Amino acid sequence: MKDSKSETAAARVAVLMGSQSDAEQMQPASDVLRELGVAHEVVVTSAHRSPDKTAAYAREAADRGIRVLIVGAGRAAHLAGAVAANTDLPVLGVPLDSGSLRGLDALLSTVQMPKGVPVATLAIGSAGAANAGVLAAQILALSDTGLAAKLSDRKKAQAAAVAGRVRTVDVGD
Ligand code: RP5
Repeated sequence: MKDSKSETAAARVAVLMGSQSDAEQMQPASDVLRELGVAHEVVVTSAHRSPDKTAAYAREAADRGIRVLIVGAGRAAHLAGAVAANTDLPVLGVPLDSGSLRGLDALLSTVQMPKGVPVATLAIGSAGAANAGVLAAQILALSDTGLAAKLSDRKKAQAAAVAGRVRTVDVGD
């Protein structure tokens, strides 16, 4: 993932992260959105290293057509909260495993937003990033029947994959 990489169509989802070093863990969010055909953009911006860029991006996102923000950060992980402070769009926070506390620090920082400025918090790391992609698509699908059908098909495919792994065990007499 590169800084400020955009899909061709107007982005409906933004995937933000605090550092280029977060790119690998956040990649599944883009993978899911691409699989579902959701135009999105990827931006590296930091709450503490580039606070003005972060605030401006969050303030302008809705007017640019963004509908959901996925925000990943590690360690003190205040990026999601800083973004949520500057937008009325839903913010999905992904705590990242990038320090000696293996993401527990980021999880607590992301999930413990004070009352009034919510950040919906996903699982730590790449699983959380993937689920954030699905959740963002589910939010868009509330007013997009084509996307809702794709999500439904995806869930059926997952169920079929699990069913395919069922095996019968003969316990004998
Ligand atoms: C956080 O600090 C970033 O989200 C990243 O997870 C972590 C380390 O960043 P770098 O020092 O690798 O740029 O702000």
